[in-house]
Amino acid sequence: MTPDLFPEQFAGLTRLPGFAAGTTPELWAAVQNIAGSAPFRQMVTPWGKPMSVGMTNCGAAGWVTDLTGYRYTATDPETGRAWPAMPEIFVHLAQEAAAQGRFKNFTPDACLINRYAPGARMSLHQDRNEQDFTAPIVSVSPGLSAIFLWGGPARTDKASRIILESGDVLVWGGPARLYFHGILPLKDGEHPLTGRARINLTFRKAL
Ligand code: MD6
Ligand code: FE
Repeated sequence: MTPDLFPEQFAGLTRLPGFAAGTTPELWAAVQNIAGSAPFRQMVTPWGKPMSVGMTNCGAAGWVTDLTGYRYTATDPETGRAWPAMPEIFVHLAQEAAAQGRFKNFTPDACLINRYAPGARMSLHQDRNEQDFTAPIVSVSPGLSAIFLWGGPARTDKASRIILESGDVLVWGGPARLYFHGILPLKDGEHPLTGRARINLTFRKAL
């Protein structure tokens, strides 16, 4: 992949517009394969509210939420089986993107896969259930575009809006690792690859 795809950086966030655009069909096929053994489900928050986003995972660890809290698990609580292995193309993409964001030697062990139907949203949150905050997070979003909210270290910090389109990649770490962020309710639409859905893959080093 070429190093000059207009990277933009601010406060620990690197945007790589279109970085994965050529790979989205393979990513989508892999997501469907994973969802065949670990189906998307609407997990419940610790406050008892079902999330609007459907979630599944691949890799050694998967992020889950239920009434007891947020955590990483080695097995899928729905099936009792290990999460599906992380496909090689996922690992490769995450490593290449991390290097573009100046994070060398990033090896993800967890990939959270989010599926947004029209109207689904992700309220402002921090990603803080991982062991190692020195590792970045790499995020890739095939399918319908969405508006990403990029806040600051406090929940009340004013958030800016970033449009994320299919194949765009974010690399995020360093001083911004614990910044608040979210996704506005997904606008309805039809995407040639994913239909009425946006997929988001976030690669982390959780263990
Ligand atoms: C999403 N993403 O894009 C939600 N978190 O659907 C996240 O919550 C996220 O994209 C940490 C790093 C990158 C992300
Ligand atoms: Fe997040």
